[in-house]
Amino acid sequence: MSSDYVWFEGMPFPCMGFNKEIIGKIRHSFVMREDTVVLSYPKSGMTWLVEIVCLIQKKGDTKWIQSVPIWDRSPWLENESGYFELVNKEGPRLMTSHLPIHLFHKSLFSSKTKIIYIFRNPRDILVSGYFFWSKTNLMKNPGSLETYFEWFLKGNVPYGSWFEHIRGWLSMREEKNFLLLCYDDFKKLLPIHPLFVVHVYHDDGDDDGGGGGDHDDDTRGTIEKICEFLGKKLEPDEMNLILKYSSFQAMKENKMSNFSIVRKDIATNDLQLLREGATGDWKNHFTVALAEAFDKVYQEKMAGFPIGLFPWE
Ligand code: PPS
Repeated sequence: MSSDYVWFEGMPFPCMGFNKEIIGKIRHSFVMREDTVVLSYPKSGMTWLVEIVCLIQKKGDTKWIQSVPIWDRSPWLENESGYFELVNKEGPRLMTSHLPIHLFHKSLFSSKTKIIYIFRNPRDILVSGYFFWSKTNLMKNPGSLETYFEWFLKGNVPYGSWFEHIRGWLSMREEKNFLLLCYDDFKKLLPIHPLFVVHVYHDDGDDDGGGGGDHDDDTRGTIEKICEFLGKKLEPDEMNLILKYSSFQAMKENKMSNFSIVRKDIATNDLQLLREGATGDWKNHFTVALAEAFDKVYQEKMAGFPIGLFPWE
């Protein structure tokens, strides 16, 4: 295993901006309150979800999302600066985390914290992660997709095994303070309705209507679910603003959300958080051999989940 990580109890974390004392404090003393936590394994669409939650809080007003970096609006709990911001904050907090369930303080399970967990086809997560991490100094550069693929299946990537992450968090899926969302459902096409057409046309060339977000994907239905969960109500014009400003294209252009202002020692200039924004992009990158190798591990590790839970199966 690479030593180019920060390790905490056998779990690899990015090697900049993290330290094991803080992760230990989160686990042992960071008391959860009436907070909202947006959670995912990395590259599952968490930034999209945070943008939507911020827009819901402001009823579609874009001032906040266009003037404050996303990591200040919803601090990243296990990151050094995020932790200090959150630990000193009073009242209900909005926060972001990629932590596995067992690294949260036990108060999470007795508090009124609302948890929104987003998951995504792990093959797309793998491809997204390869392109993302390779353009950062947050982990050792894998050099090729094949090498990253091997690391991913072994859990030797930031936050460890996707399979363990999802199994851990999905154990909460029947809890009333837990909302489970799927990136791939967000991206399902609805019939185009003139009200939902978002500004610029951008043809991403794939067949899911994703990426460019000129069509309204099934984001509306998902936003309604999030509002219900958070106890918020939107007027139709507020909903349309949220659809517009959380679209792939709008977020790609919003420097407060697209990671273009991350510290230059962390990322290269061509890092693109909003890269494809599609489902099924893995088919453009996996060879037949990689796809078969992935399926084999997937079948073994995902045994026991109910049929129909994962839309890509
Ligand atoms: S991170 O760095 O772990 O927090 O990344 P995360 O935000 O979880 O995931 C990044 C992927 O989400 C896609 N994304 C979107 N897709 C569609 N619409 C919108 N608005 C959107 N915002 C982010 C982003 O493009 C990354 O996926 P890939 O496949 O790399 O494009």
